[in-house]
Amino acid sequence: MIDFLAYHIQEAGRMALDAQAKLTAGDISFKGERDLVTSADKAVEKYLVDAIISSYPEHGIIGEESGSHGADASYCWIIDPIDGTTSYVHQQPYFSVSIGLRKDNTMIAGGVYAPALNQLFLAEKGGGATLNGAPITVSSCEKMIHAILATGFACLRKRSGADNLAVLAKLLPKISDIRRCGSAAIDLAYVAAGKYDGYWEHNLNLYDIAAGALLVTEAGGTVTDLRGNQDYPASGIIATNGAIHDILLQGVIV
Ligand code: 2AM
Ligand code: CA
Repeated sequence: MIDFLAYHIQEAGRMALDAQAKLTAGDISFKGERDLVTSADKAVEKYLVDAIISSYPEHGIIGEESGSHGADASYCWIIDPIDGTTSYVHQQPYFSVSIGLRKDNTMIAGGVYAPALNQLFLAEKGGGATLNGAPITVSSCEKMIHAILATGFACLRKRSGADNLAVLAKLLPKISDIRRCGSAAIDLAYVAAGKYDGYWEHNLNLYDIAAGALLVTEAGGTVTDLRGNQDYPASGIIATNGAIHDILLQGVIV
Protein backbone atom coordinates (compact mmCIF):
# COMPACT_ATOMS: atom_id res chain seq x y z
CA MET A 1 0.00 0.00 0.00
CA ILE A 2 2.97 2.37 0.49
CA ASP A 3 3.77 2.01 -3.23
CA PHE A 4 0.15 2.87 -4.07
CA LEU A 5 0.38 5.90 -1.76
CA ALA A 6 3.74 7.03 -3.19
CA TYR A 7 2.51 6.77 -6.77
CA HIS A 8 -0.82 8.52 -6.32
CA ILE A 9 0.44 11.30 -4.03
CA GLN A 10 2.92 12.29 -6.75
CA GLU A 11 0.25 12.20 -9.46
CA ALA A 12 -2.02 14.30 -7.22
CA GLY A 13 0.79 16.77 -6.52
CA ARG A 14 1.52 17.18 -10.21
CA MET A 15 -2.20 17.85 -10.83
CA ALA A 16 -2.18 20.52 -8.12
CA LEU A 17 1.00 22.15 -9.43
CA ASP A 18 -0.29 22.24 -13.03
CA ALA A 19 -3.59 23.71 -11.86
CA GLN A 20 -1.85 26.38 -9.74
CA ALA A 21 -0.23 27.90 -12.82
CA LYS A 22 -3.63 28.13 -14.52
CA LEU A 23 -5.64 29.28 -11.51
CA THR A 24 -8.13 32.10 -12.17
CA ALA A 25 -10.55 33.96 -9.91
CA GLY A 26 -13.34 31.69 -11.11
CA ASP A 27 -11.55 28.69 -9.57
CA ILE A 28 -11.51 30.18 -6.07
CA SER A 29 -14.33 30.29 -3.56
CA PHE A 30 -14.73 30.81 0.20
CA LYS A 31 -15.68 28.05 2.65
CA GLY A 32 -15.61 30.64 5.43
CA GLU A 33 -14.72 34.35 5.39
CA ARG A 34 -10.99 33.52 5.62
CA ASP A 35 -11.07 29.88 4.45
CA LEU A 36 -10.40 29.39 0.72
CA VAL A 37 -11.09 26.42 -1.51
CA THR A 38 -10.27 26.00 -5.20
CA SER A 39 -11.49 23.78 -7.99
CA ALA A 40 -8.07 22.09 -7.72
CA ASP A 41 -8.67 21.03 -4.08
CA LYS A 42 -11.83 19.29 -5.24
CA ALA A 43 -10.32 17.77 -8.41
CA VAL A 44 -7.26 16.42 -6.58
CA GLU A 45 -9.38 14.89 -3.84
CA LYS A 46 -11.69 13.29 -6.44
CA TYR A 47 -8.65 11.81 -8.20
CA LEU A 48 -7.41 10.27 -4.93
CA VAL A 49 -10.83 9.05 -3.79
CA ASP A 50 -11.46 7.39 -7.18
CA ALA A 51 -8.04 5.68 -7.05
CA ILE A 52 -8.68 4.34 -3.54
CA ILE A 53 -12.20 3.16 -4.35
CA SER A 54 -11.05 1.30 -7.46
CA SER A 55 -8.08 -0.43 -5.73
CA TYR A 56 -9.43 -0.81 -2.19
CA PRO A 57 -13.26 -0.65 -2.31
CA GLU A 58 -13.61 -1.94 1.26
CA HIS A 59 -11.45 0.85 2.76
CA GLY A 60 -12.83 3.97 4.43
CA ILE A 61 -11.88 7.54 3.43
CA ILE A 62 -11.82 10.82 5.34
CA GLY A 63 -11.24 13.75 2.99
CA GLU A 64 -11.12 17.49 3.66
CA GLU A 65 -13.44 18.31 0.78
CA SER A 66 -15.69 15.23 0.55
CA GLY A 67 -16.08 14.31 4.21
CA SER A 68 -16.05 10.93 5.87
CA HIS A 69 -17.12 7.64 4.24
CA GLY A 70 -16.69 4.31 6.03
CA ALA A 71 -14.30 5.87 8.57
CA ASP A 72 -14.90 2.90 10.89
CA ALA A 73 -13.54 0.40 8.33
CA SER A 74 -10.37 -1.42 9.37
CA TYR A 75 -8.31 0.57 6.86
CA CYS A 76 -9.04 4.27 6.43
CA TRP A 77 -7.30 6.81 4.16
CA ILE A 78 -7.09 10.35 5.50
CA ILE A 79 -6.66 12.90 2.72
CA ASP A 80 -5.89 16.59 2.53
CA PRO A 81 -5.75 17.25 -1.22
CA ILE A 82 -4.08 20.66 -0.86
CA ASP A 83 -2.83 21.58 2.59
CA GLY A 84 -1.88 25.24 2.52
CA THR A 85 -4.64 26.40 0.19
CA THR A 86 -4.03 30.06 1.03
CA SER A 87 -0.35 29.75 -0.01
CA TYR A 88 -1.51 27.85 -3.10
CA VAL A 89 -3.98 30.55 -4.15
CA HIS A 90 -1.29 33.20 -3.66
CA GLN A 91 1.11 31.39 -6.01
CA GLN A 92 3.52 30.36 -3.27
CA PRO A 93 5.28 26.96 -3.18
CA TYR A 94 4.28 26.04 0.39
CA PHE A 95 1.42 23.65 -0.27
CA SER A 96 1.28 19.89 -0.11
CA VAL A 97 -0.82 16.82 -0.67
CA SER A 98 -1.14 14.86 2.57
CA ILE A 99 -2.27 11.22 2.74
CA GLY A 100 -2.35 9.07 5.87
CA LEU A 101 -3.39 5.44 6.14
CA ARG A 102 -4.90 4.27 9.42
CA LYS A 103 -5.46 0.63 10.42
CA ASP A 104 -7.63 -0.03 13.45
CA ASN A 105 -6.91 3.36 15.00
CA THR A 106 -3.16 3.29 14.36
CA MET A 107 -1.53 5.35 11.61
CA ILE A 108 0.51 2.86 9.58
CA ALA A 109 1.65 4.95 6.60
CA GLY A 110 1.80 8.57 5.59
CA GLY A 111 2.98 10.80 2.79
CA VAL A 112 3.39 14.54 2.37
CA TYR A 113 4.28 15.76 -1.12
CA ALA A 114 5.15 19.40 -1.83
CA PRO A 115 5.31 19.42 -5.64
CA ALA A 116 6.52 23.01 -6.05
CA LEU A 117 9.43 22.18 -3.73
CA ASN A 118 10.04 18.74 -5.27
CA GLN A 119 9.90 17.20 -1.79
CA LEU A 120 8.25 13.82 -1.16
CA PHE A 121 8.15 12.69 2.47
CA LEU A 122 7.06 9.12 3.22
CA ALA A 123 6.80 7.07 6.41
CA GLU A 124 5.70 3.59 7.34
CA LYS A 125 5.06 2.62 10.95
CA GLY A 126 8.21 0.95 12.25
CA GLY A 127 10.03 1.60 8.97
CA GLY A 128 11.36 5.13 9.44
CA ALA A 129 10.79 8.20 7.30
CA THR A 130 12.31 9.42 4.04
CA LEU A 131 12.65 12.57 1.93
CA ASN A 132 12.91 11.82 -1.79
CA GLY A 133 13.97 8.28 -0.86
CA ALA A 134 16.72 9.17 1.63
CA PRO A 135 16.20 8.47 5.36
CA ILE A 136 15.50 11.51 7.55
CA THR A 137 15.84 12.15 11.27
CA VAL A 138 14.84 15.00 13.54
CA SER A 139 17.34 17.67 14.58
CA SER A 140 19.66 17.45 17.56
CA CYS A 141 18.94 20.98 18.85
CA GLU A 142 18.70 20.98 22.65
CA LYS A 143 18.51 24.68 23.50
CA MET A 144 15.45 26.82 22.85
CA ILE A 145 17.64 29.82 22.08
CA HIS A 146 18.97 27.88 19.06
CA ALA A 147 15.59 26.50 18.01
CA ILE A 148 13.79 27.29 14.75
CA LEU A 149 10.11 26.73 15.44
CA ALA A 150 7.05 26.86 13.20
CA THR A 151 3.42 27.55 13.96
CA GLY A 152 0.21 28.57 12.25
CA PHE A 153 -2.97 30.47 12.99
CA ALA A 154 -5.83 28.15 12.12
CA CYS A 155 -7.26 29.33 15.45
CA LEU A 156 -7.72 32.88 14.11
CA ARG A 157 -9.40 31.68 10.95
CA LYS A 158 -11.64 29.37 12.94
CA ARG A 159 -12.28 32.11 15.53
CA SER A 160 -11.79 29.46 18.18
CA GLY A 161 -10.64 31.74 20.98
CA ALA A 162 -7.26 30.00 21.33
CA ASP A 163 -4.71 32.79 21.69
CA ASN A 164 -1.71 31.74 19.64
CA LEU A 165 -0.52 35.34 19.37
CA ALA A 166 0.07 35.37 23.12
CA VAL A 167 2.02 32.10 22.84
CA LEU A 168 4.08 33.53 19.97
CA ALA A 169 4.80 36.75 21.90
CA LYS A 170 6.01 34.70 24.85
CA LEU A 171 8.15 32.26 22.84
CA LEU A 172 9.72 34.47 20.18
CA PRO A 173 12.22 36.26 22.46
CA LYS A 174 13.40 32.87 23.76
CA ILE A 175 14.13 31.09 20.45
CA SER A 176 16.31 31.58 17.37
CA ASP A 177 13.47 32.37 14.93
CA ILE A 178 10.01 31.45 13.74
CA ARG A 179 8.67 30.19 10.39
CA ARG A 180 5.05 30.15 9.16
CA CYS A 181 4.52 28.57 5.74
CA GLY A 182 0.75 27.90 5.91
CA SER A 183 0.78 24.12 5.52
CA ALA A 184 0.65 22.10 8.74
CA ALA A 185 1.64 19.00 6.76
CA ILE A 186 4.85 20.67 5.50
CA ASP A 187 5.58 22.04 8.98
CA LEU A 188 5.41 18.53 10.43
CA ALA A 189 7.45 17.07 7.56
CA TYR A 190 10.12 19.73 8.20
CA VAL A 191 10.28 18.78 11.87
CA ALA A 192 10.73 15.16 10.74
CA ALA A 193 13.55 16.17 8.39
CA GLY A 194 15.33 18.29 11.02
CA LYS A 195 14.69 21.53 9.08
CA TYR A 196 12.62 22.82 12.01
CA ASP A 197 13.23 21.86 15.64
CA GLY A 198 9.60 22.07 16.66
CA TYR A 199 6.07 23.08 15.67
CA TRP A 200 2.83 23.79 17.46
CA GLU A 201 -0.67 24.81 16.43
CA HIS A 202 -4.24 24.93 17.71
CA ASN A 203 -7.49 23.99 15.94
CA LEU A 204 -6.26 21.73 13.19
CA ASN A 205 -8.20 18.83 11.73
CA LEU A 206 -7.17 15.20 11.44
CA TYR A 207 -6.46 15.47 7.71
CA ASP A 208 -3.97 18.32 8.31
CA ILE A 209 -1.75 16.25 10.60
CA ALA A 210 -2.42 12.52 10.06
CA ALA A 211 0.53 11.89 7.73
CA GLY A 212 2.85 14.53 9.19
CA ALA A 213 2.57 13.26 12.76
CA LEU A 214 3.65 9.78 11.64
CA LEU A 215 6.57 11.32 9.74
CA VAL A 216 7.76 12.99 12.95
CA THR A 217 7.52 9.92 15.16
CA GLU A 218 9.13 7.71 12.49
CA ALA A 219 11.99 10.23 12.19
CA GLY A 220 12.62 9.92 15.94
CA GLY A 221 10.64 12.94 17.14
CA THR A 222 7.82 13.39 19.63
CA VAL A 223 4.20 14.38 18.98
CA THR A 224 1.69 15.26 21.68
CA ASP A 225 -1.25 17.57 22.21
CA LEU A 226 -0.65 20.91 23.93
CA ARG A 227 -0.98 19.28 27.36
CA GLY A 228 1.52 16.52 26.65
CA ASN A 229 -1.13 13.84 26.00
CA GLN A 230 -2.04 12.01 22.80
CA ASP A 231 -5.33 13.80 22.08
CA TYR A 232 -4.08 15.60 18.96
CA PRO A 233 -5.22 17.50 16.97
CA ALA A 234 -8.38 17.97 19.09
CA SER A 235 -6.36 19.45 21.97
CA GLY A 236 -3.77 21.13 19.73
CA ILE A 237 -0.51 19.65 18.54
CA ILE A 238 3.18 19.95 19.41
CA ALA A 239 5.78 18.10 17.34
CA THR A 240 9.47 18.36 18.18
CA ASN A 241 12.81 16.63 17.92
CA GLY A 242 12.11 15.23 21.40
CA ALA A 243 14.97 17.08 23.08
CA ILE A 244 13.04 20.36 23.36
CA HIS A 245 9.58 18.82 23.79
CA ASP A 246 9.12 19.42 27.51
CA ILE A 247 10.44 22.99 27.27
CA LEU A 248 8.08 23.78 24.40
CA LEU A 249 5.18 22.21 26.30
CA GLN A 250 5.87 24.73 29.08
CA GLY A 251 6.24 27.50 26.50
CA VAL A 252 2.79 27.08 24.93
CA ILE A 253 1.05 27.69 28.25
CA VAL A 254 0.16 31.38 28.58
P1 2AM B 1 -5.76 24.11 4.59
O1 2AM B 1 -4.80 24.88 3.82
O2 2AM B 1 -5.98 22.72 4.06
O3 2AM B 1 -7.05 24.85 4.84
C1 2AM B 1 -2.19 26.56 8.52
O4 2AM B 1 -2.22 27.27 9.71
C2 2AM B 1 -3.01 25.30 8.61
O5 2AM B 1 -4.35 25.57 9.06
C3 2AM B 1 -3.14 24.62 7.27
O6 2AM B 1 -2.81 23.28 7.44
C4 2AM B 1 -4.59 24.87 6.85
O7 2AM B 1 -5.13 23.83 6.06
C5 2AM B 1 -5.29 24.94 8.20
N1 2AM B 1 -6.51 25.75 8.19
C6 2AM B 1 -6.78 26.73 7.39
N2 2AM B 1 -7.97 27.31 7.68
C7 2AM B 1 -8.46 26.66 8.71
C8 2AM B 1 -9.66 26.79 9.48
N3 2AM B 1 -10.58 27.70 9.22
N4 2AM B 1 -9.86 25.91 10.47
C9 2AM B 1 -8.93 24.98 10.74
N5 2AM B 1 -7.78 24.83 10.03
C10 2AM B 1 -7.54 25.66 9.05
CA1 CA C 1 -5.33 21.26 5.58
